[in-house]
Amino acid sequence: MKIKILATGALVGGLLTAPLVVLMYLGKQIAGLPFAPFDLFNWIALVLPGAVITFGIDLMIDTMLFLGVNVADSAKIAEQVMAVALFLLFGIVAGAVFFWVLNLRQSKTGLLDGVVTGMLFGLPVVVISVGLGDATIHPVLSLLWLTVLFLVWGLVLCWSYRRLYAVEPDGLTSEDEVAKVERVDRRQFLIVLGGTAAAITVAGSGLGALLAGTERRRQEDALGAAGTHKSEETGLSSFPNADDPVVAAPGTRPEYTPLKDHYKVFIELEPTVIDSTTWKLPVTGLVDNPLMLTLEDLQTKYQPRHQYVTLSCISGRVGTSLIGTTMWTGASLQEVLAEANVRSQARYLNIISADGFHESVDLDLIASDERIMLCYAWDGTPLSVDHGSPLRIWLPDLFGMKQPKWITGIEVSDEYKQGYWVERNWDEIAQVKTTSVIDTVAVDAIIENGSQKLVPIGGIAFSGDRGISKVEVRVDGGPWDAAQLRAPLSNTTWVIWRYEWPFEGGAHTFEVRCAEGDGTPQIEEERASRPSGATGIHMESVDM
Ligand SMILES: Nc1nc2c(c(=O)[nH]1)N[C@H]1C(S)=C(S)[C@@H](COP(=O)(O)O)O[C@H]1N2
Ligand SMILES: [Mo]
Repeated sequence: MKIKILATGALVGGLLTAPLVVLMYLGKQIAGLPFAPFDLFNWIALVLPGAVITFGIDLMIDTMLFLGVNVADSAKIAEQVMAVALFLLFGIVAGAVFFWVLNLRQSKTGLLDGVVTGMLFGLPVVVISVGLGDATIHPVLSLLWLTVLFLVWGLVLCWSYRRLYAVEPDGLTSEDEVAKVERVDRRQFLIVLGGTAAAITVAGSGLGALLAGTERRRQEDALGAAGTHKSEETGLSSFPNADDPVVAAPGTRPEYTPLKDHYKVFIELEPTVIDSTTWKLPVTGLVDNPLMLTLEDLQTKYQPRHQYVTLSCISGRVGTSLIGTTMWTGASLQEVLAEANVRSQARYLNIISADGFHESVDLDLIASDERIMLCYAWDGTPLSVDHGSPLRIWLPDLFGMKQPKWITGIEVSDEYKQGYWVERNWDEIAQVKTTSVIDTVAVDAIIENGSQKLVPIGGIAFSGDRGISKVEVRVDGGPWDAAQLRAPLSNTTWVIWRYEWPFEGGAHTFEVRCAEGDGTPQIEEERASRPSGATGIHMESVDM
């Protein structure tokens, strides 16, 4: 009997939580109300110890690689699915627990039980969601909305319990008859409850998906529209290496990454939305002249700097798609700090982001490198929400994990504070690890050269701002042979390389390695991405 009540409670909890999730999703799409499953998941990720987080991410990525899923495209979706599943699980467990407690008490359940039940389940969720979430609507409205939803959840749960276990059928004499009528009645009730829950869930998710799709198209259109005039404004249409005779082998990734294809990495389940018209950047702490800069200040008070930049993520494996190249525009941090008048005892900048991300930057590093900038534009257009609107920092030669997006504050300090990922056991410096990658063995694009057939092979090599002096290819473990190098877009981008290989049928293995500007070879030893970035030789096997 006890087990049965627990199981029924779990079932009803699940049946009620599914439409609850969908209603929150609709509230988010329609009015920017909070979506508690994501807020809860973000909060858990923020407070869990670093080791648990990295273990979880590794497990997820390994699973995706095993299943052959594109990690860059699908990792966020997988996390979002986990967040919703976790919330459903909470609802199922809560349903079981409440049924069990109601059954223990034996007394009649009333309205108050529903209210208490709803609040017990909802209160922690509401506190986290309204307190930490980034809903775009006023917190009081968020509070009201979630309170109502969870109250209804609790009331319907208790009402269901009453309906299932506390109704006494009259007019029946034998106990057997009573038991039988109750059984049939329970089954019917659960069917109706399940049907209603399913109907709300299906209709609500359909509508929500429709609204989300419309919003995505609107954003893409905005991006596309902005993207069309950027080339005229910034002269991007002619790349500095346009005349280079070395051209990429067919199938090599684009040298300049289309903005919509640039990889995205962020700690929360969704990118952080900041209203850039009201946003201001406080520069505070150990300065004689604290600043409060608007976006327009940053764009107009300092000479804009443009730089072609390749950005990459430390967590990628050798050959990762978590790397991209575009043009960054911003204000030199040296100039901004000169205006703030940094005091002599200051040592670090502690940079704070809207999503809870943070990093420290050594002031000596900034003093030694005028290229370091606060960026407000990518590809000649204002930073998109995904990529850190309205402001992010650029630190040449470092992995993305050191470079906060969605910056909301800069504090000048004499105290070092570990960055978000450093706290979670990643490298403190996080200098880009020199790497080379085979993108294509273009068997379909064979070049006939007299009697010889040449297969174009190509890809990228990247070493932060240290340059690439040499890329070499070897086939089937033979001798290393130099590839041709295309002039890069800048000395802070990847280099496109090309190699022409005399065709031979059969199965072959191609490997690539490179050396930095000063001749330092890339590390050939295979190492995992944590803690300092993956190393090793990239290879491609092709049967032709
Ligand atoms: N505020 C904030 N900044 C952040 C992150 C983040 O999660 N939050 N992720 C970092 C990491 S790990 C990387 S690789 C880059 C990715 O930048 P992109 O998404 O524009 O490619 O942003 C960095 N800056
Ligand atoms: Mo990253």
